[in-house]
Amino acid sequence: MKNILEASYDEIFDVGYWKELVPFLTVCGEKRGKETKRKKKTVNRFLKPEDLRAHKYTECGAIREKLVEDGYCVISNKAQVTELLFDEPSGPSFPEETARQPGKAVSNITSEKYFKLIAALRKAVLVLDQAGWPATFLAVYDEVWELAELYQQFMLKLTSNRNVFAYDIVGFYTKCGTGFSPHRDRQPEDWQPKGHAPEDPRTTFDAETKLAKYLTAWIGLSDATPENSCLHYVSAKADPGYWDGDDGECDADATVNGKNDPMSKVFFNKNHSFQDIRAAAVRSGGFNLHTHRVIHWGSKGDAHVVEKKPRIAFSFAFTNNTEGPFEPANVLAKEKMFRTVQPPHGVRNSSSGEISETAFGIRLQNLAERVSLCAGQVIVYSTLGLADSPGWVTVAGSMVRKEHLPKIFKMFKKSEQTFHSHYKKEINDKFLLMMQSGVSVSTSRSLGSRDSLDSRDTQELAFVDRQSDSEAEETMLDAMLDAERVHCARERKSQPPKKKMRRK
Ligand SMILES: O=C(O)CCC(=O)C(=O)O
Repeated sequence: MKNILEASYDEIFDVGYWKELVPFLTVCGEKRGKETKRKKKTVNRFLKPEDLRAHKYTECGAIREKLVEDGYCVISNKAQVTELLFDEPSGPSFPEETARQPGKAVSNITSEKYFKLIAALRKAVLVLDQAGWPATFLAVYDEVWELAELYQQFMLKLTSNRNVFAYDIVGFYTKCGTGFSPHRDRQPEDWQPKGHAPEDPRTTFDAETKLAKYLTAWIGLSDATPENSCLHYVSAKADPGYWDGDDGECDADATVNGKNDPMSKVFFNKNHSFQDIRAAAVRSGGFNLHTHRVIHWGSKGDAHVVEKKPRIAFSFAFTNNTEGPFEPANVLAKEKMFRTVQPPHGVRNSSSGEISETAFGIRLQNLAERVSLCAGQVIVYSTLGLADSPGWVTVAGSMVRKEHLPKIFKMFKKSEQTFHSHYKKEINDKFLLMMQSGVSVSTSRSLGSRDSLDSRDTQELAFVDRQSDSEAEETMLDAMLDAERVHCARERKSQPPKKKMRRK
């Protein structure tokens, strides 16, 4: 089987290649060897208006409370997962208020199927990695979209139909044993170009539900423990920058190289809030929810454990654009993909009174769109390589290096018409940046202070430049010129001047 470096574009955009690679999963309704006889399954499943219950925000009470207070929530074991995601009794594991909601779950996945799905996806990441494919490419397969739909149902319930799938997906395979370094998922420089002008983080929470406008569901495809690396969170209660932002005045000892350092603000003050760090271990199939403001990271596991039981995870982000754009979904709504319905009586969803279109039929229809999305995501996270090499390896997998980004960029370009302009711009900008790297940068996932926390040589691991052959160089040049053209065209359309960040 050809790996990511050997496969041609024709092969990469051929369903047969992916079916052959992971025969136990399905690609766009097809399993290996069955494509000719079998009628294609309808892969796009719309919710019917009658399926959608009026989700009041008293539902999932304890989880909401935890997310509002701390900025994260850990659903660590099978009983909790079963109780929250499925309408199946599993014994009391949550306080009364979060207990099962009446009514049938909209998704047709049972908890038994869910845990089988998780196991299959874990296995598939290992197969993909052997062929050099980053774990994010799991989203080529239908099973990931089934999972996304299930989590979408849950998010609708949790957020009273406000946070919908944003097509911001990431696969993590912590082969080297270390996840992402400490960061917040979103800073003003991330949300301002996407349509939300205020810098104040408080405005990035829903006025009524108080829930974040960007929520991530991070799902353990394997057990994630302190031994093999798991997420760690700093409670919002101990983190002044969570609500106030990371600029503004602070003590001299909370700065690094003259810049505010959010981690120092948390730990080097009179509270020394080290005990507010929570190790968010989950069993496979368990999940964490977190907001875009919570400081979190993937810890460093024990090398001996990691070798035998590496940590594998997959995340989906859900955004709330009901009070005005905050972060529109990466994928454009298309009539054939989405539809808009009136919300059930009593549910306030948006100023227009309609539920966001992306709440329905969230599966990407065809392989080219799926490959493009996965490739786009790898480019988005490639800037990690400038400040967080182990984090980048977790996303990139075992073969992808900087010199392969042009090939991945070209995969993204194949279906770029599927994507929102803010997403295309982000990818073009990041790709250009990476091609010109050497330049130091703070990425959207950075706290802007990561270098001070992690002084590892950023050239190690994934970013060792290799001698490119002439074909690779040519592809790189083509792709760069292409990106530059898009970039210039966009600049010419003249965007409103970007507000300068205050830094004292
Ligand atoms: O898995 C990891 O190491 C990092 C995950 C993360 O930062 C996220 O999902 O926001």
